[in-house]
Amino acid sequence: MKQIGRHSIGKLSIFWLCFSFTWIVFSQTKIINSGWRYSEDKISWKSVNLPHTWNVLDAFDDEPGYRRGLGYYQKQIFIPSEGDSKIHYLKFNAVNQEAIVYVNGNKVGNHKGGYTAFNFDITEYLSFDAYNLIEVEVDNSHNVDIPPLDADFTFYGGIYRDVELISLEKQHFSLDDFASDGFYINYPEVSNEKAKVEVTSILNNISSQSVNSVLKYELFDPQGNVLIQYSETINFRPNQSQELKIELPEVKNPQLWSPESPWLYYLKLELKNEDGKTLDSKSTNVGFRWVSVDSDKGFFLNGEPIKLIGVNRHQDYQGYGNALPIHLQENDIHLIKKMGANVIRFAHYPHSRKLYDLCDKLGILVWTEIPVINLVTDSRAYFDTSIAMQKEHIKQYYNYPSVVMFGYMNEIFIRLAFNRQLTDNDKENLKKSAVNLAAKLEDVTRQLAPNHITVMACHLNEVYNDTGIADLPMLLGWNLYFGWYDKQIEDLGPFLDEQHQRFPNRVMFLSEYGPGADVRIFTDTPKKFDFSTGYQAKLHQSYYRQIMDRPFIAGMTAWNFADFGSEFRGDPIPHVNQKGLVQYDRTPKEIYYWYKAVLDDSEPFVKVATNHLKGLTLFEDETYPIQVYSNQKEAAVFLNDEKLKTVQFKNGVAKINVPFVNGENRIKVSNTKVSEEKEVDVLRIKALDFKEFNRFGINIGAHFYFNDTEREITFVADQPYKRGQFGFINGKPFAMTKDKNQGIPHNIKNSESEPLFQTMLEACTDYKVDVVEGCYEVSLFFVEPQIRPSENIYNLTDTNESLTKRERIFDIYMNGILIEKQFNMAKAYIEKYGITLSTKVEVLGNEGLSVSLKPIEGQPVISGILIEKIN
Ligand code: GCB
Repeated sequence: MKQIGRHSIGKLSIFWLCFSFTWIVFSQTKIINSGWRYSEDKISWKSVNLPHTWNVLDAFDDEPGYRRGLGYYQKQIFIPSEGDSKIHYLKFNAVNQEAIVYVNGNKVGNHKGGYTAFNFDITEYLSFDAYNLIEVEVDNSHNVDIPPLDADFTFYGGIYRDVELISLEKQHFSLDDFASDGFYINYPEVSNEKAKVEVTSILNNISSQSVNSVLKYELFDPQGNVLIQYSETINFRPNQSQELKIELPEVKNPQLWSPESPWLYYLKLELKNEDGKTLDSKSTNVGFRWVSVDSDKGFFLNGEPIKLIGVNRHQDYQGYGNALPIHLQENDIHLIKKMGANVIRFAHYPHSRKLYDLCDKLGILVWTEIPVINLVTDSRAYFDTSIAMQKEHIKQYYNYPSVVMFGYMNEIFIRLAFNRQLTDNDKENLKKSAVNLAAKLEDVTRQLAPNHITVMACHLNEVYNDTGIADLPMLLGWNLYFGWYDKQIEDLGPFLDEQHQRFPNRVMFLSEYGPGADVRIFTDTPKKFDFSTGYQAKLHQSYYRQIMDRPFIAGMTAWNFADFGSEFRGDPIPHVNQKGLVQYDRTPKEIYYWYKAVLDDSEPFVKVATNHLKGLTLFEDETYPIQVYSNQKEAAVFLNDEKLKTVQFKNGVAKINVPFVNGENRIKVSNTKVSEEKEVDVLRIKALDFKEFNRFGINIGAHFYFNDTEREITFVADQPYKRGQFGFINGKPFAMTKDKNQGIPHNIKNSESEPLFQTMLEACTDYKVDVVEGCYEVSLFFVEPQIRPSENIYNLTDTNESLTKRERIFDIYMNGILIEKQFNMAKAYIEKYGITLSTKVEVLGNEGLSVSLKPIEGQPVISGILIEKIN
């Protein structure tokens, strides 16, 4: 920030504080998050603080599903006797997803929709100088009238944002306009030379008297100096609500708001009575900026083209679900800014308003949307809820200068495309109702937010073009997963070119893209859908180039900033969507640093991307490729103080094959401006002699290493048998689909080592590991990959078909000794159970260890092997 002017109070933080102080004196807002009671049956109660959700554990356990139903909250609040001259509101900043609120046993209202704020005037139900009972009945059951009906994220139930008790004087800014702040800022004119601010206020007089008041406007410049002061007299009639629109005197040579210099002005509004006493007060950030879009040149901010590059974000965090403290959420926004992003898509619903305020301050453009996603219900009630939700959304988030895009739909035809049970007629009807609702939401959005860009996101399907829905928004977002769910990474660009040619007037944006990645999985041969960090790097790096090469694409937002809860998913961490650039606990994955290298040029930066190489095991003279990320042109790479080479960075990355030595390795990358050093522990093996190690594990059927934190060992990638090493004699990797390399996309019960179990060899009858003579404890890992309905193996009287069904039966031998006869996972274990069979084996001479799986019925499968030297 520039120097603070003569009239300013001091540092900006002090400046804000003083405002909140005056504000508290007159209309009072109390955050009432502590001391609630919560119950699921109204019999047993426990005390909780807000934010709270009841799904923080069950959305991540081995049982399918999570509790979607009712939760009850209670709290006592004391209202002093002075309160009887005031108007009291209860404001809920978000409750998922339906709430009914009672005060002292009286129903005061209900609200549908889990992501926007709502409030109720509770004055008439209160007792003064007494405790008052607030009760909230919350329901997160599936409800056909409330979006989202279906989506790839967990719908945690509960009161998960702040609850406020707001006590107002009888004359105040309205809280009744869809729970907005009761005033809206517009910019009738903004340029480098001048800017105008127009303020529309909705003011209430809740008294039976005519009253004269004054509304005072004060605009402060970014340095905290008062720039404009203006007052308007208001003659309230009894019980009147009135709208007052004022254009403030123009600001000369405004400092424009942008990601590089997010200059924020500040507007304070004070409603005063005739004696000058403040009755109510509001404030907002003011940012002078204007935006436009162009189908050939993309996005423009303040008349200049800007390529928007950033992330999507979900409000979800390991160990908290959606009920996460605000400081963790704000930390996300700081991390996103530090990465160099200039845009956030708050997906798929409005997030906490405090984050939008932070985007104003940090200079991050915002796409915000409501959760009309995957599917619509063709009913009046669903349409009404969606439209009301969009009104709340726009009115509550309107004043943030960072908000430039308002959206209302995501992949609305995805269920339609994948539901084979629907008749053609059903499909046509569903298409019509989605288009119909989209047209209504587009209208509402343009009407309420005429200076914003309207947006929608669609998935890879012609239906969006065919139905014309893609032509409704001002900017069309494509969620494209080439190289993950669809086709190959390089297919992105040609697809966009073809769309651009066919629809030359359409403005396009890549609203989602990205592969899943688990930091425990690494490989030097990354493949589609293997969840390796290497594949994540490959896809993001290529997508970035393909988008940068196409000026007609307005921008791109990676899916997703962080891993997030999605209960039904079977990613390597089940119940979590692992497409994050950072992990669920916000530890950055290496790709985060690559983005920083290409996006942030604020200071010299270099990162050696070797965090994931835990337990790297190499045979003989193998080298291993690593990546280094930097915003520099070139740097020298050293291994254990010896220079390997000088590398040039292209697209932010340099790739080096490193001849790691056995044990500790130091890699240093440096130039005159910046330097980084990393340690990598490597096990270099000549023979399986267990001299420098005593455990050896193989991730059978997988081309990747898996660092297993449960067993504290890294399982090496599988290979065809190599003499003196290990490998399969026959068999092939089991895959649910041809080009996906995860094996089975399912939660493995009884284990946290999904990447060990999910991948496996099928039809492998012989496997060899050339260990030297000795005694070993050998564990074999298995799971039945075929997906069938759950069955209760203890229900012996039930002879239904599923119980007798078996996918495969085989005998297991180790060095010729029978270990397990008639191994039948379908019969003996529950569905998708991670099975470990351990046994002691004595290996003689140079016979090595051999595992034989002799099929009796079907084809045998095996997921892994762990060999531990005894003594
Ligand atoms: C999408 C959805 C998003 C999902 C994502 C995924 O296209 O919009 O909600 O989470 O794909 O990971 O599959």
